[in-house]
Amino acid sequence: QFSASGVETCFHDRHINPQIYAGLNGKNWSIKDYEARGGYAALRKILGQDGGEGLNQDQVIATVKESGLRGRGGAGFPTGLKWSFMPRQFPGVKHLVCNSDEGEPGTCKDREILMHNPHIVIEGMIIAAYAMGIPLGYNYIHGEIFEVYERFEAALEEARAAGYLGDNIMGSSFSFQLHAAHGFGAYICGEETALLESLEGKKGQPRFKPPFPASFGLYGKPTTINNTETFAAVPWIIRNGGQAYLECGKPNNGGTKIFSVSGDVERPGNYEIPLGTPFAKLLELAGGVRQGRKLKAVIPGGSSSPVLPADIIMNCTMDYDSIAKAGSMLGSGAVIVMDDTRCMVKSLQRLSYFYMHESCGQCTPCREGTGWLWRMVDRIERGEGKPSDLALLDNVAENIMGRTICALGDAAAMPVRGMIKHFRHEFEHHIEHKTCMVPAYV
Ligand code: L3W
Ligand code: SF4
Repeated sequence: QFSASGVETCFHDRHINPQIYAGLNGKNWSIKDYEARGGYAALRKILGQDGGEGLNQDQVIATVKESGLRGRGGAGFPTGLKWSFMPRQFPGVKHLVCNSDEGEPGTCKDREILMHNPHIVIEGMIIAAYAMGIPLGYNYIHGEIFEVYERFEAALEEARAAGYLGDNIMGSSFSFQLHAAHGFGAYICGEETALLESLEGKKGQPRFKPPFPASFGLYGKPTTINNTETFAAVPWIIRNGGQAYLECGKPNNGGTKIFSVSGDVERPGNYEIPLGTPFAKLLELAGGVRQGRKLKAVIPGGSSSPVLPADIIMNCTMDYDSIAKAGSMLGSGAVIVMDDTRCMVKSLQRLSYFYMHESCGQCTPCREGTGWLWRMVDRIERGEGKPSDLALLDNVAENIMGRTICALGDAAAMPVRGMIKHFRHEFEHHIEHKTCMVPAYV
């Protein structure tokens, strides 16, 4: 079975290929085990230490472009293109940053990669640094997951001792220093420019873009930031070629993606599947809807992506284009499954509270608007809504979108519009009858 990120080694019975985990004795994260399954071979390949000619910077970037790899953190931006933005000659230190500040509700993939396969991220970062001529990198790890930080630190020590990190890597002229940074636990620190501020020791608040980090990043220097899962895909791409990775998915949606399936399924967990796999197949892998109940709706890409009703999602394939065509986003791949006992008003009340709580407060539409959204949904849920509230909710959401510094504003507004678009009748029922129409919640 194909797995670019190597996560099949850690996902126990929940992965599509459980057998690979079985022989690994639970110690599969160490450098010895990683090397035994082909780890660091991609690094040897680019440095010409596998008997081949090696790959130069342009060839590595061209291979990543050919693979069709798109950012796995939420935006799906083409990775090879992002790498090509990095200025080659720069009179100062350029930086490479891994965004492991996983905080999107429903998303739990990056911590699993780091916990069970940290060297694949390290190798991916070393290759990226080589391709862009970057001497210094950081992995910013979410502040609330201490054991993941400690595991990554241990893996870094192993990689340094083995000569894969540091000065003159494997006897070559290429040097790269990589450090782990422990985040501060705020959701907004996962936004790339807030992350940079936080890494600099400041309050984690997003910066205006442009300038993008590629020109003004960490300490004002050119910086490339990719998600953990994105880096984890790179070694496989270098070993097997860009075309091979592309063909694992579908055009414009190359390779595999890890989906964190949660909610009303029999076997919640992380599943790595080729992009373009039908949603129905993913649901089947997760054991189907719990207790054989009826599927009601799915949030397909983390809480920031609009909800899709069952009849729409069942006709989708799990890739950027199909989910976008259906009116939502693949996002970070957090698939939240809701069965017919779920009240959409209650669900939105919880989501809206989250965004209000996590707004950094810099811009008025987000700081004030997220509070307005939550208060309105909350009063509808409590049976105190007014008939005019639905139009007002839509109006507030519309006035947040596109008027804020970072994507959190949109992320708070989009789920509101999605819920009302597809489940308006439930909101109207709450307002008119002052109670829920879903029996389990009455
Ligand atoms: C140079 C240009 N660089 C774009 C770079 C940019 C960034 C990447 C994508 O939001 C989404 C958001 C959440 N020159 C460039 C350029 N770039 N144009 O490309 O940029 P952008 O602005 O499209 O996205 P973003 O601000 O990174 C990310 C959504 O993801 N999301 C949240 C995920 C949360 C996690 C987590 O917890 N781990 O990933 C989920 O759906 O709403 O829409 O690097 O610099 N001209
Ligand atoms: Fe902060 Fe919200 Fe503005 Fe983002 S949109 S900068 S989270 S106030």
